[in-house]
Amino acid sequence: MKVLLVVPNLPKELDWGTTPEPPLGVASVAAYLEDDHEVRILDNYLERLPPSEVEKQIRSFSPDAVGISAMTFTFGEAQKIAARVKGIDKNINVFVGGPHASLFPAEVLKCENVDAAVRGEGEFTAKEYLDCVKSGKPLNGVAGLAFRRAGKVELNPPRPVLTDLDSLRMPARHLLKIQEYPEYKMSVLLKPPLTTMCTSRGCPYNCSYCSSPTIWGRSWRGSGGKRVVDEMQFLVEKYGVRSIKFHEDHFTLNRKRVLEICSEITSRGLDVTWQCEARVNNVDREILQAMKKAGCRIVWYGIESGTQKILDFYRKGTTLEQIKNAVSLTKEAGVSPMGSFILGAPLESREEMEETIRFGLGLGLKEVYFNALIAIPGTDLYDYVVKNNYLHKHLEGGIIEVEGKVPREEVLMFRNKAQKKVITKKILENWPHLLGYFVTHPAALASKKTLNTVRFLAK
Ligand code: B12
Ligand code: SF4
Repeated sequence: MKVLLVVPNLPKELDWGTTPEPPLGVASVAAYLEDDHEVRILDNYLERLPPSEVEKQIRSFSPDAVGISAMTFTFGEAQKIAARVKGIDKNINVFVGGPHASLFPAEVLKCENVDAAVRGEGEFTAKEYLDCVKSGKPLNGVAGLAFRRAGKVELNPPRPVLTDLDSLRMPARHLLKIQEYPEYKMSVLLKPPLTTMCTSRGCPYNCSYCSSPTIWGRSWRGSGGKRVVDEMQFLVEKYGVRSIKFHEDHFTLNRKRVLEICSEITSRGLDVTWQCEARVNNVDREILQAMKKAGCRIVWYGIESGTQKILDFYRKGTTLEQIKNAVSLTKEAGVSPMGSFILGAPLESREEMEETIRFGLGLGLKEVYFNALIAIPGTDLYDYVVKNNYLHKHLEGGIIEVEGKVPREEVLMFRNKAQKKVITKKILENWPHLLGYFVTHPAALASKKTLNTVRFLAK
């Protein structure tokens, strides 16, 4: 069969200006579908094609099945694509996977243009599903699948999570336009060309605002050092990449694995720089120093707040002491710590927001991001916000802009003021480097990112 996998674009109101990155989930599913099918991927978050152009591409490939990746944020767009597909030919099979299908399979199937929803990890569920579609076998044996039978939604039992990530194939990156992603061409913090990897899944923590554990399960599992570094080496040799961004919730959860990865990189003499994300309670001096030696240049921490009361409200499971300690050990190892914060928890006062901003700016982080709180359906925070009516505005997919004690507009003012301080400080600290960069990359002056920054500072 011919199978097209699509990543939808984001509606404008939900686009935070995130830089598109290779959709590894879809590419990982494709790596298995390719055995039996002719597969193509359309990443419309990268391509930003208008709906008529998406339809043109579907018509020209003429697929038998279209798989759409949906986050809660993009489910509206996913439905529009499904409608276009069925408008072309009702017999084209439409199946949806990704975070939203994992969280709300029954809701996804309320859309009459969707034939099936894949819950959780998609590699084997999608493969078995398409085998059934091809051969006409019944769908009730496919673990992890939700489908409609005689107008009723059937939820098959969940598929057990994949535990042996070493045997998982590499994502089918040859189906993506790897070289077209912005950071491949022009990455500022790490050396370009840069691309991404994901080497672990699952999260044992329980932060109230986060939907990740519901999507991925609570048991963490990761690939071993050899498998991780084989993929890094492949990316260096095949695509000439010089930097890698590890995009996963817990790169450092298992310290033995981190040390294994680092010693594998150093013993192979692999010349790459990289960054990862970690929790402040999952790093220590030894692993940070090994990471630095193995090319790690940046660690992102989801810090969230500068007050213990709000950290506890989010059930973050961290303390202010752990935050300060992790940031200081990271700097001591010669790695740049970066951190993100959330402002506007329902019971957060103006003084507490100011404290978070003061704390965040005072930590000496290389980059700091302040976000205003939103609540995503399927999280405990969402239920709490709905129950207590801390609602400012409903966005697409039922996502809620939260408004608590302090009006949302004021939270945004706090956020913008803090972010302007961060940007101004960065420009002042880095102006010789920035000047040099713009001289050698004049096109960057007219890039969307630069223009947006100038507009933001001028406001
Ligand atoms: C890397 C990443 C990105 C990258 C790449 C996105 C992409 N399209 O893959 C970038 C930076 C571009 C990005 C952007 C956004 N992201 Co993001 N992102 C992540 C992150 C950190 C890892 C995702 C990943 O690569 N995982 C590894 C792969 C293997 O897993 P996967 O993508 O989930 O795919 C598996 C299954 O979901 C399923 N699957 C996925 N797609 C499909 C499709 C089909 C047809 C099938 C059958 C199966 C299937 O099978 C895959 C293999 O098992 C997750 C956090 C997390 N831990 O998941 C957040 C996360 C997915 N992102 C999130 C959000 C909110 C966004 C944005 C909406 C933010 C914004 N407003 O800008 C945008 C949306 C952009 C878009 N149109 O895709 C949320 C989604 C929450 C939700 N309930 O919807 C998450 C869960 C973060 C969080 N904790 O809240 N993101
Ligand atoms: S924020 Fe991070 S640690 Fe907390 S539940 Fe989500 S993935 Fe896990």
